[in-house]
Amino acid sequence: MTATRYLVTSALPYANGPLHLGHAAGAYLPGDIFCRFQRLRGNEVLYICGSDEHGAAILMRARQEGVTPKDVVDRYHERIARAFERFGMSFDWYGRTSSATHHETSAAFFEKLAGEGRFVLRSEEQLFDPEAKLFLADRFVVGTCPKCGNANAYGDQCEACGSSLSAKDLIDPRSTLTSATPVLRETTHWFLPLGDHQEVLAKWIASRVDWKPNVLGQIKSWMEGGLEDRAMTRDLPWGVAVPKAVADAAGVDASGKVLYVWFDAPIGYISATREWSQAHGDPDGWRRWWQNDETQLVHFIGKDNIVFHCLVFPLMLHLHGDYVLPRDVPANEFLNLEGQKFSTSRNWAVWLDDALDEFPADYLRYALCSILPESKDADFSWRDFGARINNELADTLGNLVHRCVTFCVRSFEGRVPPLEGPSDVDREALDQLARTTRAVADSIEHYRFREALAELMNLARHGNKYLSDGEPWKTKKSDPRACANTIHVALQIVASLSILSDPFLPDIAQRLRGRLGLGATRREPQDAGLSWDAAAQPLLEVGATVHDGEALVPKIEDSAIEAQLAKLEAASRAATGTATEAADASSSAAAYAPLLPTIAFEDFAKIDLRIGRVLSAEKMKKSKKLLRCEVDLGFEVRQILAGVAEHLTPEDLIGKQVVVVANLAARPMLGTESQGMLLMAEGRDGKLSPATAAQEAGATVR
Ligand code: B3M
Ligand code: ZN
Repeated sequence: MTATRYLVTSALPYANGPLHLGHAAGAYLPGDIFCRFQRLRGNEVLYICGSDEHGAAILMRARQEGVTPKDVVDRYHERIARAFERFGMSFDWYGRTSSATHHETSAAFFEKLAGEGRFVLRSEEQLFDPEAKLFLADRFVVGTCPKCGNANAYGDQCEACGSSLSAKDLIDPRSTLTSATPVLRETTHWFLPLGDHQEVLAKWIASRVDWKPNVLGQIKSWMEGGLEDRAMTRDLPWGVAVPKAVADAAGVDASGKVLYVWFDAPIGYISATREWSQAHGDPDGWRRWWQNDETQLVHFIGKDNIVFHCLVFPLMLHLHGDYVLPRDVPANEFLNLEGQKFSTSRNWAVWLDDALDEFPADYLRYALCSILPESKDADFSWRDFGARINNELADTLGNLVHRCVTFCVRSFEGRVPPLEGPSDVDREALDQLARTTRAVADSIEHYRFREALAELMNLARHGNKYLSDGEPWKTKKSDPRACANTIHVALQIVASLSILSDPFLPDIAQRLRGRLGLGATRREPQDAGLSWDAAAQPLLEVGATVHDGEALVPKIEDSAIEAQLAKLEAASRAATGTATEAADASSSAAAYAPLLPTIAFEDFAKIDLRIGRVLSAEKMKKSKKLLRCEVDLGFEVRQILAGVAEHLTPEDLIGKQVVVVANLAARPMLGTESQGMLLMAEGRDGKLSPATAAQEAGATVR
């Protein structure tokens, strides 16, 4: 296999605020998993990111705080870069668009396009703040939305009805800087005539058949609306200055004019690559990545950046002519927080660095990866986070490692026992390694990171089952060879997991490799001569030493989760001056089921609800939906067929308390009988859990 060359970028975060978990789940964690995986595969990877330090929002923030824009970006650049590092982001270079290299690169890019007549110069009337003596970017203006009447719509968008607006359309506009009523003034700008290139773009997009449907869908709707000219310059005292030569040639006074932030920011990927190559003593090295058709350029972004990465920037690259175009733009949808949108103004957010103060990066990476908003918006909740870490990561992966390593230490002096005359079950378990390695790779290649993580956790789950079924604590006496085989195979599963989990959980994976003697001190497995494909076969030599240690995945206390919830509520109350209802329906992620018509008390009183304990549960043959459960009601044991098999495994129910409709007439089903009904809570995401364990306020019990 010849190595593929991947040039990977994650969106440059605006340096005007800290990162929150929604950012992490959008453009960063997926990009990092992808890069770590491709490096392990032996591909060439260059992973680029940096701070986006221009734009009206930064200037606005600086004015509000009474500091300079530079103060703002210096502060947040540091904070963001540090949070990324702690989160385990494996960027090869993290730049910033205020750098000299960036100013030079983006100005030269602009100059080339201007020189070749790619822009249209146009004068227009724009809103001007007579007190601040500034032209107002749409974001700087608030007023009443002409579409829905919201009195606090932004000039570019109304957050109440979602309409895109132009500041000039607002009723009673006011400047956010001074509250002055803006006046119209004429100004001249350079426009990129996207509409002139619609055909070229449409043809190019049509060739991107394997892009994610959510991305193609959004592009198509932009295209259907007809692409309009977009101004690529702004009147702002902060940004990359419009090159004087360009302004002079056009006979325009360029003072106070800068490149539009969305013109210069994506060029930031190029300038950061230049800085990377300068730092490596190879000033022209960046060309090998950007000016080479072999390069697979992949942009990881959130869905609000799709138009710029899929239409505007590709067109800029195409018109410039020297650069490779993106191979893929696997944009994610949005992450919500406890059922509501992340909001900086309402302080409804979990800041990445705060979360990293409380929990290991890998816990956040695990929980976020399992809910990535890959095809639709998703929701992060602290209780779900705790449950995922404790019930999945600790109980499945942590437990498997603990069980077989301790057994090996106690019974085989910590040396990997031999495999002699393996049974079919042993062989089947080892075959699973190649299958899982392939499946995880395939999912990552297709940007299905949730699925990839689920695949590798399934291997851990199988490992636990294999170990339980093998009963080595019994065979140790009765059949020592079988016992050795079981531990040998279980350890091989763990060894493969120490590679497969690396892109997702780099720290846990490294510590795990340490216990298995697989190049512990190296940061990345490939540094220790390990590759992705190594996970497909047994990795550990017979007789190699393994070590016990503290729990690989210590559990999270419930109190730590409750503390996070309280902190979130308190911060949000302080910001808004009101209590935040987690059930604030107007901004919640998905709709709650509508209430059924009111019933009389007498009707309710007819239902006899009892608490039961699930003694056993098993899948029913011939049914995808039903689990057959035996439920202890205290005074008797019932057989209940519950239609939950698509959501819950038997293990999810066994030993749990459930609410039972105890006086429901028995119903014949699949040749047997269901003697009651288990009440389940259905969340807005459609997931079921026993009503007694429901975590979402407003879940429907049925
Ligand atoms: N700074 C927007 C954002 O952070 C913007 C991305 C630039 S990528 C070139 O969502
Ligand atoms: Zn509106």
